[in-house]
Amino acid sequence: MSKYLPLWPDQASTMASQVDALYIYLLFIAGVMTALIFIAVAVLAIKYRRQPGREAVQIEGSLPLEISWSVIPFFVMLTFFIWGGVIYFKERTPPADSTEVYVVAKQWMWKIEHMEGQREINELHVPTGQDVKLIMTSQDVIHSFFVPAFRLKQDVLPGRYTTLWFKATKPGRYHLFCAEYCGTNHSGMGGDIIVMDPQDYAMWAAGGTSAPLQETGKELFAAFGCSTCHRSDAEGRGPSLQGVYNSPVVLEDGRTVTADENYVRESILDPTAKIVKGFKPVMPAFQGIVSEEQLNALVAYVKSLAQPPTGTAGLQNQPAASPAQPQNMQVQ
Ligand code: HEC
Ligand SMILES: [Cu+2]
Repeated sequence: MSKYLPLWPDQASTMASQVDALYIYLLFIAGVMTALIFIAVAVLAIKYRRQPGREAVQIEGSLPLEISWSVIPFFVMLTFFIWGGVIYFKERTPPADSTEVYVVAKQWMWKIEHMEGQREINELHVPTGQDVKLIMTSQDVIHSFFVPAFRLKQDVLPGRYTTLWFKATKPGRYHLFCAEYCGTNHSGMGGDIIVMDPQDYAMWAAGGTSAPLQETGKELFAAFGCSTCHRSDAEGRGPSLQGVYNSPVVLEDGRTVTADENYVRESILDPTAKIVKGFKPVMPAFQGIVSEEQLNALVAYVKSLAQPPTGTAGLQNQPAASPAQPQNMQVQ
């Protein structure tokens, strides 16, 4: 598409062609509607122009006409909503086998942490054909992660995680923008998504020297004294965190919540916000004590406890054939 239309951004994710198809459909319907109105205005103006001997007749209204020009456009417009809804839910639902990447935004840069331990600034390396889930937060103001070639945009908020997922289809270098005005150097807050063939990516990933994120998390878990209360034998003062991620937690006030990333995050920063049933609110708050990066490592570690104890937790997110993935329609 961008080959023929220089202003049309590259299509480099599985979502891109689907978003474009909807966009073209919107433009097409809007064009047809506009043309119909303008043609009707012109034709009627000519047909009923003033002529000698012609008298005006008052029309008192026509029910069939009014119903049809209300109901037909209604159903036409409804197709925007339905099609848009389908794409929205696809874009908001990361596949279960996604590789996870943590993103911390700050004025004015993007800090990226891979599960395998690589860290980058203003660059994100990903392989083609792999579902990638971004778990994003900001350490200051609201930013927004925008990759036009992927047709993706998601606000990045301080104090909580927002997520995004994509599957890159075409090796190359694609612009990353901050799309939420965030201060003096907002316009410079950009970067590159570097999409590589899986083999090239494996070589790049092997070049990392730092420990896997959940290993770092495990060390912090000991260093911050979490392990004194949270023991795997459930004899500690806090609940065992084994398998807690993604499972339902019953709270002291009777509610049941799912222990997702934001729950784990909040449990660490502000433990009294939600007290686990049967436990006392003795856990100290770590707000202002752990940095966003340390928090990500702790969350990654707690999440890794939910996986079978093979010792490779978190590293199992390797490319897997996923027949459940919808095939993309190509609009090129
Ligand atoms: C003084 C003991 C103590 C320390 C230290 C402690 N916790 Fe806790 N933690 C608790 C208790 C008690 C609860 C349950 C009550 C509540 O929800 O606040 C809890 C709850 C949690 C939960 C929610 C668990 C669930 O089953 O829903 C998480 C996650 C957690 N802690 C993580 C951590 C991390 C990470 C650290 C270290 C940075 C830490 N805790 C340090 C005592 C502690
Ligand atoms: Cu920004």
